[in-house]
Amino acid sequence: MTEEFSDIGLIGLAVMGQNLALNIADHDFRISVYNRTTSKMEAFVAENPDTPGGIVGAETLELFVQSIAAPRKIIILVQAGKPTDAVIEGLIPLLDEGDIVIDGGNALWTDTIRREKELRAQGLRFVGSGVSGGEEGARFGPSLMPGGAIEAWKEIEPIWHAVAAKVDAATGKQLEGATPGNPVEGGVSCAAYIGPNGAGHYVKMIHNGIEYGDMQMICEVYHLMHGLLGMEAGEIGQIFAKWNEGLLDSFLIEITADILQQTDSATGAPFVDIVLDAAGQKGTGKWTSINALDMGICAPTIAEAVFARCLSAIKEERVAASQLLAGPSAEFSGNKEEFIEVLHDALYCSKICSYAQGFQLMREAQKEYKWTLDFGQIAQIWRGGCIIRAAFLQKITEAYAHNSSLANLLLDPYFNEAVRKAQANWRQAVSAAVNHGIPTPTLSSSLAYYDGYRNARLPQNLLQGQRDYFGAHSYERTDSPRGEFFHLDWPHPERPQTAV
Ligand code: NBP
Repeated sequence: MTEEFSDIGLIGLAVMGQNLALNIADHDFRISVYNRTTSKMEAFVAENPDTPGGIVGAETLELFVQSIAAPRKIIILVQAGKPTDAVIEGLIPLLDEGDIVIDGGNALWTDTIRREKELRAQGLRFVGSGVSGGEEGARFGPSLMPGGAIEAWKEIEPIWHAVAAKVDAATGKQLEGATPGNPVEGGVSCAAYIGPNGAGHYVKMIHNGIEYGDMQMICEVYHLMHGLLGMEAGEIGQIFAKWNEGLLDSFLIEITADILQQTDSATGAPFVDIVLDAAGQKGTGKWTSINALDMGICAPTIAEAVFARCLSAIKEERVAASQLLAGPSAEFSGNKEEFIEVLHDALYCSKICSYAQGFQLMREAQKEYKWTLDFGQIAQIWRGGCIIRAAFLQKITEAYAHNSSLANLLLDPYFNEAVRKAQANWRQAVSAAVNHGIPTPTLSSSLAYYDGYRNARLPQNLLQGQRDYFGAHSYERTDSPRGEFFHLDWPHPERPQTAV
């Protein structure tokens, strides 16, 4: 009797797994759950006896697999890397041809490509689905980025659309208000098929890289407001709350406003003032930056955001260096209100550059892996559920709707005009930071990216000369076709002569 079988199964009942399982059950799907440590599964099932779809706990993998309707759909939400491989290995002998294994963890996309190939060879289907939005997203609507065989996507599509975040079709704003047992109805789902094999996890990684950039540039603006303008956390929080009503309207600006206005219950001090300035990271920003270097694509904003976390982490070394290394004083003499506007524009322009870099990475990756990515659609499914959700993404969707082969977001008329208008302020913010010794690696590197991209001639003519001089690496000439290389017979460096 088919009604005794579950519609889907889920392995891994930590934060993400529990919340996604509840979300799926809220949408009337019956779900089987399994966890390596059985007691966690038992507690979870006992705590959630009355979901609309029903949650069925299984003590063994065998019972778990047997409880799911064919073709089986099994989500894995365990720690990425070896644990995911271990779970897949345990599952394979228990599955039947055509069953679908879905990795919802933060897998490295090359692992997903490997796993998809291995499972396909055994008659199984594998989907690597990015899941963004953390605990809250998983519970009430994440942004979902599935990659794999299109036929596998067709099987899971109804569940993915049901559980994903929903946005208003006209405004692109996320529909809020879901509560346990009462998901939001209507709206456009933030789930879409991304492409074959590792495409979904690749796009999720870029999402995280962009998230790193967004977070760091917000922190730099906070640093300038606090360190240069002398503003206290609460007052800065109010500015962010105001900014959240305009162009910068986004989840990260919204939570920044909340965090800055939070007080520490133990001391009564602003919460951020008692938090140690040493950042952690889990690796997706690093993966994005390594991939940018591997593909030779310029993504300095994301890389600088990773480096900023690295520098923050060596707290004790910085404290010692602060006693020894000199710099300018951070004394501000201008108009505070005007400078806050300057910072707003610097943040907006840097954000545009950071997203431009993320989309350039995806453009290059699709060539490398023979994917056909729909950039407008990717921006669309990031409008709700995920950490980088923002009103701004609607403009990116529109930019790709106008021109699907746009080379760089900066070339879209809307973004071109936005940066044209705001760049004087952007430059002023970066100058002030430099002059007063406040580090702004993402604001500054975004500006350098913009200036580099808009310069028809860069000084790499000299660099090519240097490479040819010491390594005979050859150079192209401005008066010859691209791809034609020349070498000058330089004098031996140890026997200086006049160059010919
Ligand atoms: P964790 O990444 O902390 O993983 C814990 C889960 O993995 C537990 O269920 C644990 O079982 C299981 N597990 C481990 Br560890 N090794 C295992 C093994 N060898 N065999 C079977 N199970 C094993 O959980 P999470 O924070 O919920 O994240 C799940 C996935 O979602 C990760 O890939 C993560 O990167 C991704 N993700 C997380 C977030 C977030 O905000 N946390 C957001 C987006 C994506 P046990 O109970 O028996 O130890």
